[in-house]
Amino acid sequence: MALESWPPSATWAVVALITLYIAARHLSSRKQDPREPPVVPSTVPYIGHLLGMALYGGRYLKEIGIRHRETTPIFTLPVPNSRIYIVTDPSLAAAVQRASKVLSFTPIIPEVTERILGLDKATVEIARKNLDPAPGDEKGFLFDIQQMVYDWLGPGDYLGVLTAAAANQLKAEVADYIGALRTGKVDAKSVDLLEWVRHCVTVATAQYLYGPENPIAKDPTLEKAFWDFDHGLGMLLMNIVPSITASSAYSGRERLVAALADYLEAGHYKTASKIVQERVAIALQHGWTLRATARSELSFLFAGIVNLTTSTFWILLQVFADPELLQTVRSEVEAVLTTEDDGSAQTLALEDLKNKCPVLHAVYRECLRLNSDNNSVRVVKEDTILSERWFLAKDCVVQIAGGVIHADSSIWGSDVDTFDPKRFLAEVKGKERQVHPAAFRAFGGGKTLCPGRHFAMNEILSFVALVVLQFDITGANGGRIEVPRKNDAVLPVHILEPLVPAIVSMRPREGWDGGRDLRLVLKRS
Ligand code: HEM
Ligand SMILES: *[C@@H]1O[C@H](CO)[C@@H](O)[C@H](O)[C@H]1NC(C)=O
Ligand SMILES: CC(=O)N[C@H]1CO[C@H](CO)[C@@H](O)[C@@H]1O
Repeated sequence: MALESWPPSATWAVVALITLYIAARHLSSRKQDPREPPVVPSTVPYIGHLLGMALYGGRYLKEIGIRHRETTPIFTLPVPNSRIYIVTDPSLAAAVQRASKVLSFTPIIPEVTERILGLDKATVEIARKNLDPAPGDEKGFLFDIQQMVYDWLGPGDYLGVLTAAAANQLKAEVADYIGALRTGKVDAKSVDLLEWVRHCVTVATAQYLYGPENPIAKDPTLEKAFWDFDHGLGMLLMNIVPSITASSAYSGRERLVAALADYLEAGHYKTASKIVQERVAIALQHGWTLRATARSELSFLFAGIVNLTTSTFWILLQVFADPELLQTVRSEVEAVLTTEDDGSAQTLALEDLKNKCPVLHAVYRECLRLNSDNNSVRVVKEDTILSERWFLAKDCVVQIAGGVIHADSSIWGSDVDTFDPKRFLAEVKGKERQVHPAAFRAFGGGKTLCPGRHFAMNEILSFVALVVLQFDITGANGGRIEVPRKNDAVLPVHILEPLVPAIVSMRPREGWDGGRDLRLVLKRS
């Protein structure tokens, strides 16, 4: 009997594959420890979850999370040689944040920055040193710089100084644009609102952080280079021959780095903001070259621009899309506007925007809730039992699923998917059930809480106030504004962008006296 006649080889292959599949699925979904969180197997064994994330972006994890959050506050995704533990419950998220000694973000920083910023090996070696120093240990570069940035951007005098600088820079951008509209230099019947906000924020941020000699002021084509870099971040992170697979992000980054390096070497940082001067001083103390420091400064410029831009965009769009909301927000802002005795100027105190404009504030929070899907990531440094119950294995990864928590109807109510700033107003008045403090995740939490959060809020509220006071914005051709859906099929590295551009028409606001100066101050005197 010829061997190949029976059983037919095709059938054999199928049987072998199915057996292998079942075995692999079984093996890969086995718990390593009985206390390990429930395992969610993938359809394709081993690589299925990675494949899902690569194909469907953040939406993949988010959908799995939403499916399982009612049965378990944490679950395990098996991936090749490792596990990803996904936390979908705010109080367990808070437990992860508290366990910062064993569940730490810092081990990831050097590798992530090496990939995203293209740091050379020698600099990465410096960055790896003394990441989590014990008291009395020598402090590493990352430790020193984080400590300084958290300090300086925390509540205090410097926060006020930087806020005023940023707000006045944005005011100048807005004034330029209104000037161009009035003289007919630009026609604003169909403006891509996100592009417009991007331009204002990019130019203003480069200016208030890096001073008049900043590279973007010297070479405006670097503005596009910046956004090319931003949009290729996911591919740069994968790091597979980035000069080819992420070519425009790569060349955008390298152009910016070269310009920043020239700026630093020319000593222009001495005319920069105090916080940038201090960052450069710390890098030099730790033996960084100025050319390597340019890469670290690109990351700071990035942190100051990207999320601020996209959140401001959503806030403006939502406010102008709803005439009633627009009216409420305008009257809140106008109520804190004071006119000088001689009528020559009006003054807006930035502190009042924060404390006396509850609806504006609620819109800000709601836009961040709806559009931040990013996860907080931690590495398990040793085998750990979390909350006396869940076993987490060494070298695996824990992610707090921000997108899942922000879309949890048991936290936010049954209308969780719709834009409704009132849910935050109710919270202020104490009417609604209290939301767990770790449930609002736009700024991360625990050790990776954004150091720029106070500053970002100040800057966003002042930018929105400037636009609301001085512009009328409608849909293209004067129609209603349609709010596009967010694009959640990408790996979320920042606040999500719209799926399609929001095209609007912008005019100087009718009835607003543009002849008077609008002064921005911190506090009312
Ligand atoms: C709406 C605006 C913003 C949001 C939603 C936001 C959110 C975040 C989050 C979630 C992180 C933690 C990242 C992680 O876990 O890896 C972070 C880090 C950071 N943010 Fe923000 N951010 C915003 C604006 C800003 C601004 C305006 C600045 C200021 C200049 C800033 C400075 C930073 C810095 C320096 C870090 C890195 C901290 C570190 O070294 O660990 N952010 N931001
Ligand atoms: C931007 O915001 C997202 C979502 O909240 C966050 O995960 C990310 O780390 C932030 N990025 C920066 C550079 O601040
Ligand atoms: C899960 C995920 O996409 N996390 C990302 C959140 O954002 C930071 C950068 O801001 C990335 O490094 C993470 O990978």
